[in-house]
Amino acid sequence: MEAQVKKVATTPFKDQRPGTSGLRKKTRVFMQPHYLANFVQSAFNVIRETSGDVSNKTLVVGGDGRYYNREATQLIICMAAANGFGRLLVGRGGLLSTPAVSAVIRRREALGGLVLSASHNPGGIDEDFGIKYNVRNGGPAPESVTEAIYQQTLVIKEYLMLEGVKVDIDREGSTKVGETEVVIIDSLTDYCELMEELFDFNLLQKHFASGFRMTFDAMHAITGPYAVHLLEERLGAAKGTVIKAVPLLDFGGHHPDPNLVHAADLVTLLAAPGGPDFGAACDGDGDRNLIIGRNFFVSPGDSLAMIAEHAQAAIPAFRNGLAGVARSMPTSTAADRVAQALGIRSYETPTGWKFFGNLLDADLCTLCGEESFGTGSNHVREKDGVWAVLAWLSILAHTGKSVEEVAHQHWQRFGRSYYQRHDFEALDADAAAKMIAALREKIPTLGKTQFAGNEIDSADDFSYTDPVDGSTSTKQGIRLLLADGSRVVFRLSGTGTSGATLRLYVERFRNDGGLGNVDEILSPLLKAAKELLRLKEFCGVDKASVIT
Ligand code: VG1
Ligand code: CO
Repeated sequence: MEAQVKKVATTPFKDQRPGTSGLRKKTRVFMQPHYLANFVQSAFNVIRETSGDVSNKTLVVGGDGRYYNREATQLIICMAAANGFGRLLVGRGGLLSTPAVSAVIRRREALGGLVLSASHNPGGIDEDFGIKYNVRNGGPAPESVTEAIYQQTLVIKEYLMLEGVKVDIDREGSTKVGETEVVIIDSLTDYCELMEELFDFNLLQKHFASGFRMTFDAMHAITGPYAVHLLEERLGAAKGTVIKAVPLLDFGGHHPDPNLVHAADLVTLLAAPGGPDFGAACDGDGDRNLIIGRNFFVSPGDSLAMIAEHAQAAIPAFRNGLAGVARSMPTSTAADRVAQALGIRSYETPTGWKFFGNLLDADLCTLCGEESFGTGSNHVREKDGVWAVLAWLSILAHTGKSVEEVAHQHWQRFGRSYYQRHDFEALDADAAAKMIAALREKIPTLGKTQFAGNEIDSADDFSYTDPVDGSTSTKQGIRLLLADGSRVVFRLSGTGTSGATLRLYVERFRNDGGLGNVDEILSPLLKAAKELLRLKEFCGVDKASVIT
């Protein structure tokens, strides 16, 4: 295709600092003239500064199929070609799940990739859109890079475009756009091949053949095609195992958020008489997972611990054992106890998958997890929903036990971290910031004081120094560590698109076989936490919008 490189004059937008996971805004914000282009050019400027000549480099592009995904893909193609990238790998239809982007970057030795998604946030012209830059290891760019991109967005004056170009992104194959080779790739191949390398597909096939039944809820988001291919076509699960399998621009009007609230249909199915043995769901971009049994929910912190417990025996990729386990700070400490029993290292990082990248690259840990329904391993550098489902299938097939039996056995052996996250959404941003600032001021006075019939051992604002590159991230959440091992954590969300969201995490460990009532066990902590925070006073609310 013959086209002209054009320099388009622009002015900075002041609100393009990436949050926990890239830049997320209302879709209409992204649709303003120059908004997306400014951010993409800023990322390209940073890439060109750090990597030099990009004419022999490959960039991957794909998204979760939400509204504006296709338009954004076309724009990125025109801009990448104008910026002189050697090769672009684009998922067919502009579609690639987040873990698939990570897999493609790694397998095809790309320089990095752009992921178009606002994850579990709703999609549509009046909902959310997002973009994230992933680096050479396949993982989200570290803070040093996202910060450099942000600095570029503040001073940008122009961006480069190849005008008059439109690539047929629905047909696989290669075309030249300017000097750039644009290759439309099958969205499934790299990822599904990787899954076959990691898991024992024969074992899983036999398990389905023996009558085991599951339901996978793709929530009308990106994992539908991946799950249909892997579960139904490759592993022989019955047709219809995957529900809501077709990705839609607005996810059918729902939140593609795999938790007990938003995946309520699935929960009902699993509770019905004669329901399936196993239920799972993934989020908008395919990196989160929900794991449930019959009338039984596995909390994400427990899921990480249980996968760690069974990994070596049940999953061929971990045949030689695990190097270590990492979890984000607010995630329950369940995985730490498994690590201790296995004699392996455990790490505690700030919220966000980008903090696991260095640990995985340096082979310090093998499994990672977050309380926000994120679980993954060293096979890619993102959390991976479908991988987590295959990991659980492997555990169920290997042990021959039900989800509930696996959990009960785990709690018998290790005790249980009773755990909840309470989200207070759509708070006034200023009020929420003041509330957190007031709590932060109190931190030095909290040690050795009484709290919920317990004593605060220590209180701090979590700060993390990466053991590999020595970089430090501060103010990552205020935590209270109590004398009996209980914990309370307070932090503000970094992924929201309007107002502020407070996340309040409460955890209490009991070596009681795990059959206690979660609400009852946690309610004193919760009450004391809200009082200390003066939640009602600052923000006028007391009840959480979502509890997970
Ligand atoms: C939330 C979760 C965090 C997760 C992030 C991205 O961030 O708490 O654990 O890594 O979303 O997940 P925050 O800052 O809102 O608490 V995803 O699936 O939205 O990319
Ligand atoms: Co996600």
